[in-house]
Amino acid sequence: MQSMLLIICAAAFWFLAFPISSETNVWVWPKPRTFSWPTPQATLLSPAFTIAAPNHTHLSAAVKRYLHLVHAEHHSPLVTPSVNLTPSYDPLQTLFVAVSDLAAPLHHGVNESYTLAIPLSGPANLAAETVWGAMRGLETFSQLVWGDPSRVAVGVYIWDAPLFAHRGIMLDTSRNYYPVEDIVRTIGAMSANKLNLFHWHITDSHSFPLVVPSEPDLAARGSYGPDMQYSPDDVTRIVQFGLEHGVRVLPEIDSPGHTGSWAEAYPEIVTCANMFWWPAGSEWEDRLASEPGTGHLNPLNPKTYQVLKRVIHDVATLFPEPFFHSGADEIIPGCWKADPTIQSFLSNGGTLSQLLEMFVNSTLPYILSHNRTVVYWEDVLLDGNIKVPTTALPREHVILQTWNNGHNNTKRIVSSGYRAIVSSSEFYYLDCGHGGFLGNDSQFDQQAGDNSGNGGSWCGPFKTWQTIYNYDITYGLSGEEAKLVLGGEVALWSEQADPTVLDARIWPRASAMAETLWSGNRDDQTGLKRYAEAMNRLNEWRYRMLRRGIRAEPLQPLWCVRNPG
Ligand code: CP6
Repeated sequence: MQSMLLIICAAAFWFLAFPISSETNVWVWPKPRTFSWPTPQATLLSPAFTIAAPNHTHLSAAVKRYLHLVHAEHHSPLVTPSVNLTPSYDPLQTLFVAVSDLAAPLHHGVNESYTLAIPLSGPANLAAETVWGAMRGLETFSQLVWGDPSRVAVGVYIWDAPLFAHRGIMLDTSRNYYPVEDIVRTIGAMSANKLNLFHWHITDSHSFPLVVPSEPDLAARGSYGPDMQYSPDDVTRIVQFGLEHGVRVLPEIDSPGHTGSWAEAYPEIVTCANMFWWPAGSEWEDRLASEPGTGHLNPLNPKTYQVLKRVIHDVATLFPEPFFHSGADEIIPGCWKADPTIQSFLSNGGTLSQLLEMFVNSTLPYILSHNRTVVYWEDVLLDGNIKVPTTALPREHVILQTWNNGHNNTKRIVSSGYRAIVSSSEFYYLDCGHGGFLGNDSQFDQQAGDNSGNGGSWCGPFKTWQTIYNYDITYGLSGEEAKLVLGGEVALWSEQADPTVLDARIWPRASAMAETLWSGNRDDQTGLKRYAEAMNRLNEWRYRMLRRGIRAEPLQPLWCVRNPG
C-alpha cells in the first residue's frame, strides 16, 4: 500500500512538472488515460529481467506469460520510437508488482486501474488494486518493450483505468462452429486489447454445440456433429483461460426464439420447427423466422420448462460468471402462430405478448435463483409486436443489450431505468457488409430492396474501424442516464464467418471499440476525435498483434508508413 502511494505521488509530480509530450510516439493500444514520458529514453531489457509479483493462481500465470513475451517477442516497430537507446543506464532488471486486494473476484465493475512507473534507472513498479488491474498493467508494460535485443521505454509514468466496465466481444458459435483453439486465441487477443468480457452466443437455431450433462440429446442431435461440440471440459478450459487473461466468459442460451436446433432432440417443445422460413407468395410480416432455420420454444408446453431449466442449471454450474444471457431477441409472430395449441390460446383472447410474459415469468425467477443477473436483448422490452411490461423485468436484476436504432434505443432503455450494454448494429456488428447468403433472386434480397441479382447483402454496410472508433455510446444521455450504460460489445454473427476469417473479421476493428471504451476517442488537449494519431498507432498495434499470432487485417499499404505525410 505504501509503495503504491509513493508511486502515485511520484506520478503526480511528473504530470505536474512535465506536460504530456504529444510529439513522442507512444505505441500503446488502447492509449492509457494519463501517460507521461518527459524525456523519452530507452534502455535494454536485461536478459535476466524478472517480474516479482505476489502469489496468486491467475496473476502468476499472467506474470509467467508476460515474462516470456517480453523476452521473446522482439517486435520491430514500423516507426521506431523517437528515442535514443541510452547505454549509460543499466539494463532493466526487475518489475515489481504490488496488489492491494488479492481476493477481488473477476466480476462486473471490478477495479482495473493500475499505476506503472519505469524510472530512468532502478527497478520498475506496477501497483494495482486488484490482480485484474495488474494484468492490464502488465499488458501495457509489454507494449513498451520492442526490438532485438529487447529494449524498454524508461522515464515513463502511467496512471490508467477504464472509462467503461463492460468491454466485450460477442461470438456466435451456432451458425458455424469454432474449435476451442480459436476461442482461446480470441480471448488472448481480447486481453491484449484490455477487453474484459467474452459474450459467448453458444446456441441458436442452426446448431446446439454445447454438451449439457443433464440434457445430452440437445448436443448429440442438435450439433453439427460429434467433432463440433463443446464438452464440459472445453468450457472449463475456456473459463480458466479467461481467468488467466482477466476476461469474463458470459454464456448466452438464446430463447425462446432462435431455438430450431432444440427440435432435433425435442420436436414437441419447438413451434414451426423445420418449416420453410418464408412461405412462397407471403409477405415479410408473415415469415416464420428472421432467416432460414425456423423454431421457437413453446411457452404453453410444460416440457419446455423441464428441458430449459436443466439447461439453465447446468450452464450456471459450468460458468461461474454472475451474468447470464437469456437472449429473447427476434420473436417472430408467424412461428408461434403456426402451433395449434397457441392458435387456440390466441382465439381465446390471449396475446403473443402474454405468451412471452408467461415464458419470462417461468424462467427469469429460476435464473435469479442461481444468483445471476439476467441479460436480455432489447427486444423483450422494445419490440413493436411482442414485448413484456416493465413489471416483469425487475430493474435491479435485468440488463438490456441494445442492437437497433443507435442512440435512440440506448436512450429508451436507460430512461426506463434499466442498465444497458450497447451493441448497435449500425456501428458494432462486425459481420455486416459481406454479401447475402441465400443466393440470387431470393425473397430476402427483394425484401431488402436489392434487385441486382448479386445475392444482396446480409446486412450492411461494412463497419470500418473509423465508424466503430467514432461511436459515442452515451451520446445524448443525461449524466444520470449515462451511468446506466455499462459499456459495449462488438458482435460477430457467424452466418458468414468461421475460423478461416475469424481473426480478420474481429481485428483490428474490435481494437477500435476497445480504445473508445477504455480511454475515449478524443485528444486530451484539443477535445477533437484523434483519428490521425489513432490510425498510426492502430497500424503499429496491428503489426504487433500479427507478431503475437493474431491474423488481424491490414489498414494500409505498408508504403504509407515508409512514405509518411
Ligand atoms: N441472430 C440472433 C442474429 C441476429 C440477432 N440475433 C442478427 C440480426 C440482425 C443483423 C445481424 C444479426 N443473426 N440470434 C439479433 C440480436 Cl443485421
